[in-house]
Amino acid sequence: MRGKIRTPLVTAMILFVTLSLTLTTLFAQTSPSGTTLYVDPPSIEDPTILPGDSIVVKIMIDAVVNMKNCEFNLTFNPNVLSVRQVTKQLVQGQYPNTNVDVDDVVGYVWVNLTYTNAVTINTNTALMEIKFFVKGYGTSPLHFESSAIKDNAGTPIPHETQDGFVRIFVRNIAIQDVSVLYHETYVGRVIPINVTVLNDGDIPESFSVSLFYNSTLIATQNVIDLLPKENTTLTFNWDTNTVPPSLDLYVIRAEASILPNEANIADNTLEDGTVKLKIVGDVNGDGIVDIGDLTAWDAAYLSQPGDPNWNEQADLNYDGYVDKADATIILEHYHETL
Ligand SMILES: [Ca+2]
Ligand SMILES: [Ca+2]
Ligand SMILES: [Ca+2]
Repeated sequence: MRGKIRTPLVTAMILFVTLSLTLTTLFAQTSPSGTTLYVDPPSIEDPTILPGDSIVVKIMIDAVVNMKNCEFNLTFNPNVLSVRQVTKQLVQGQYPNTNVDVDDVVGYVWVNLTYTNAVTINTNTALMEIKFFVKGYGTSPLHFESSAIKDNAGTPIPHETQDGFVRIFVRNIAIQDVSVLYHETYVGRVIPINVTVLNDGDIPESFSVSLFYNSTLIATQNVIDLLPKENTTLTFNWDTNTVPPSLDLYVIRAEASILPNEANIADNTLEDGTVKLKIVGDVNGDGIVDIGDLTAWDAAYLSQPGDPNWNEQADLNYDGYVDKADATIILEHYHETL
């Protein structure tokens, strides 16, 4: 008997609990799980976007109940961006009454939207569109410095914010250094020339480097995927066999190819270093092989690098020693002139 009495009670309790859970679930489903005010797209990092271009972001809301008013202050880096246009968006057939304040010096755009009829939104919806002018290179947050959403009664609606981010990439390579191993030597010698190039930009770069004496191309080399802020040194071996000797100095110049949308092209060229290319045997470099060169050879006779009388121009066979073998070369070219 007692069991039969308790059964309806237990059943009622189970029903109550089940109903409560169902109501709770229903309530949770009909009320937004959270309101978020966010920037769309969340980040703009496109190497093809340059100073002078424009970018557009939308201020979005994902879900909100009974929103009468929405106000936010979005800050940005004024060195990178300025506001070009702020456009209100149609929400459920209504354009809000809109107040906008822009300060491109401090870097903010303040917006206040009031809807005639409070809106309930269940899907990602654009409230505003902001067009920025890209002023310079670098990064800029699109940061919700403050925000407030209110319902019909003026009660604040809790919400989160999600900032945006903009990066304007610098693309720039530079010739840092041109280093010529021999500044004065004889025609026919191979002259090593080191060229150091720097990737002074934000993304890996591939490019070519050409080396010239005066306006004549010596050679071109390729650099592949040089990482940002790294440099590399290319060695060119200038074979001077077919280069005319001259009393005038040859000017060595390196040129890096120009990248698409490169930030600075002035530093892609560097003239640095000269070479005096002499006829063989012209130790003193006056354009004629004669007694003056034998005299210069004699002064350096039996010397080695480091000796007080060492003269590398008297070492015509480049063996690090001035001896009769070098004089033989002078005599082979005796009386030759430029
Ligand atoms: Ca450059
Ligand atoms: Ca001479
Ligand atoms: Ca020698």
